[in-house]
Amino acid sequence: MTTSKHDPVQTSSVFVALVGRPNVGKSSLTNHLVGEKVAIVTQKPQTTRNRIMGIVTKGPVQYVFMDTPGIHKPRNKLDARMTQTASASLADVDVTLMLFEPAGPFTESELKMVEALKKAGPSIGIINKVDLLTDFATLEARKRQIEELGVFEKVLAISARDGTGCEELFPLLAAYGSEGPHYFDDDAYTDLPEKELVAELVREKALLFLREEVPHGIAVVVDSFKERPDKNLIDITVDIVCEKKSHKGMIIGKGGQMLKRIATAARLDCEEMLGTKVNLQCWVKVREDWRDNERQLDNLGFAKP
Ligand SMILES: Nc1nc2c(ncn2[C@@H]2O[C@H](COP(=O)(O)OP(=O)(O)OP(=O)(O)O)[C@@H](O)[C@H]2O)c(=O)[nH]1
Ligand SMILES: [Mg+2]
Repeated sequence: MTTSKHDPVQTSSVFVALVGRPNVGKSSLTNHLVGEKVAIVTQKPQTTRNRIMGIVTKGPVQYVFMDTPGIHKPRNKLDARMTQTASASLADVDVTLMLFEPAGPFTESELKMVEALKKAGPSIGIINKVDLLTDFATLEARKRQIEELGVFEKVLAISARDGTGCEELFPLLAAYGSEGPHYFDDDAYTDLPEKELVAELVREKALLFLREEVPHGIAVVVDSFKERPDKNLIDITVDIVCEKKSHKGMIIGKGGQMLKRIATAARLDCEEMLGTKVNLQCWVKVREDWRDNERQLDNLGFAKP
């Protein structure tokens, strides 16, 4: 077949999974690469619960990043679904980035993931948070340790926080793509509907402000989302679901202070994301031990193993 100068540029797509232990920086890296906040980030492990796509199109190449829940030993049915979600992602992508902390021993779950990668497609080892390292020798030793796992085509060092080494990932990843039309609009940045993004932002604030075991037992669902076009305003009602009556009191706080703090911070983020004024109402509901209840997990929209 001959091509003329009028032929469109050949487009391609590359699907990339980001996996790794909780808190290693998968969502931070996804956001950095996409240039938008598609996934919430907190200093607490097990922030991400579902697979979230971050999409970025650079010229002819569309990159689809799949941020996944951190892999850890399941302690309840929700954990089991989260771990499954991460493992299942390996099958759907062209290449996997497995993120590692810059120091410390590998966890049992990390080593299991490495075994799973041996049976999956190509993968690249990523040492994240190199901004925390001060000497080159430590980094080199870490690189060797990860290379010795014997599965990664390359091992690279980055910082999702300050951007070190991140831009360089694009040409590297493009090489794993395949030619064809883009799967998403070129200006799309996530597959997550606005409603879900709102729910995640509320959960992020709950994770940030609440202490101990309470925040991990929280799920957020948007109950209603109505635009008032004439007023440039969106009315949103969300339910903050918790698993114990005693937690409800802590989420509401003295005189409603805590709930107000969560709602105000979430509203500001929602307004920035949606580009309109938002009227956000938050209600707290108890669903006893929902994290261990398959039906509740289905109702709350968690992917089934
Ligand atoms: N110093 C430093 N901190 C980072 C870096 N990347 C992420 N962090 C921090 O690490 C914490 C966890 O980041 P996340 O992006 O939420 O981690 P995650 O892997 O998505 O975590 P889960 O969703 O719980 O599995 C946050 O406090 C981030 O600010 C980095 O490059 N350097
Ligand atoms: Mg995450």
